[in-house]
Amino acid sequence: MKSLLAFSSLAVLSLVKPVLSVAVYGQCGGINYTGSTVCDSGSVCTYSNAYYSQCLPGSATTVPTTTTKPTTTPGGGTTTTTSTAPSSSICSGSRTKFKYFGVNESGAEFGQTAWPGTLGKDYTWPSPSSIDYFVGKGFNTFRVPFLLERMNPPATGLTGAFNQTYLSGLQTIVNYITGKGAFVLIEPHNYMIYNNAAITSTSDFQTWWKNLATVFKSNNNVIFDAMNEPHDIPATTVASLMQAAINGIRASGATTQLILVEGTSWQSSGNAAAFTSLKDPNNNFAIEMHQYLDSDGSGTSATCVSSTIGAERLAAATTWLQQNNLKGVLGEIGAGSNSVCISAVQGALCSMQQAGGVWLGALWWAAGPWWGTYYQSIEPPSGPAIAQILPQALQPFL
Ligand SMILES: *[C@@H]1O[C@H](CO)[C@@H](O)[C@H](O)[C@H]1NC(C)=O
Ligand SMILES: *[C@@H]1O[C@H](CO)[C@@H](O)[C@H](O)[C@H]1NC(C)=O
Ligand SMILES: CC(=O)N[C@H]1CO[C@H](CO)[C@@H](O)[C@@H]1O
Repeated sequence: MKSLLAFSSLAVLSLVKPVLSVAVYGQCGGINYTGSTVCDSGSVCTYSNAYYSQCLPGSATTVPTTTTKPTTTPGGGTTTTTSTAPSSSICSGSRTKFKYFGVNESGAEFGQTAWPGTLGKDYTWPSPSSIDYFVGKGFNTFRVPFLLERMNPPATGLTGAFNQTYLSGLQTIVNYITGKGAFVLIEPHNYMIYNNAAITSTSDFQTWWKNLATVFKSNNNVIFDAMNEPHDIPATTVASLMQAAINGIRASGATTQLILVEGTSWQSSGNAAAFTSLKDPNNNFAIEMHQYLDSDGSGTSATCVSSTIGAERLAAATTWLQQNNLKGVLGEIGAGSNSVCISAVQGALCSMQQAGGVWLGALWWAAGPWWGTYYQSIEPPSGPAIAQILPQALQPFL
């Protein structure tokens, strides 16, 4: 959160001169888009989100949310009824299970402008009981956001010493999670902004990651999530900063762990091109993306656009990963607890598992002790997403 607000930069990146028809994979629609909405023959303009539609080969795919199954009637005959798919048949055909599947564990990044803030008042660490709950259900991955200004007080800057109190809070929850055999994504929830200014120095960012990765380099279940949702900086700058993060992490001696990089607006050609040039000496990184299913993709409305919006919004990303031989992780997905949204989440996760293994995992946004009645809260025992989303939309994909 706030997810695809990052797309505001898309408007800058995607100024297209008027053409009669758009080539395959080109943009063909979206807020403030002024170019042609007609795709070259053999491709179809496919809605991805409010900010972006893309010409994709063939015709748009949709994921069935109902299944036809024969039932035996009391009279002995067999009739065919169409019903909502049971868990076992939500997703047909061959699937690749997620290597990483779990939830965001929010809290340490709360109170985003309170530096350093007070533990228990402005921010909190995730609850061990919440970790136990999800591990007990078979989930294996947690994403733990934290705030850079608390880790590195502005007075001494990004390359200065860590605040040992805050760092030790992170270490405690990381050790708890990995002690259960689960994976943990550690994630600066800073949108590539530190102390009210955009992070632009690749050298500082590389040093920062080298310093942090040094702390966790011997824990193989730690996943380094380079930065949450950079926005309003050019794709090439973001890609350079992500490359710096990879270099810093590997230079620390953390050579086995997965690294996740996030783009501003991966769907723009500039960003896609910038990100396909990333290099990891240990060849173990993936592109993290976020997707909400409400009308503006922000995760602030419990109403989903349609029961197929999840698969539709991910289609272009899946194609892009496949074509570029890259892996993806859906670091945030969320929607309301209603039948349209549940189908939409099922469709999204199904399309990911049917994509031949390019999607390594997915994480619900979010668990965490302080969400209260936020409709996407999956904090046990009674977060609003526990009753329906968990059993109907997430557990079938374990
Ligand atoms: C669309 O254009 C208007 C007017 O220039 C601007 O205020 C708005 O922020 C733009 N929206 C996006 C998503 O770029
Ligand atoms: C370090 O973090 C602790 C806990 O949040 C806080 O009480 C303390 O003031 C911080 N120190 C600095 C220098 O920011
Ligand atoms: C809608 C909502 O609750 N958004 C919150 C998501 O989490 C960030 C911090 O992680 C908050 O700043 C947002 O308000």
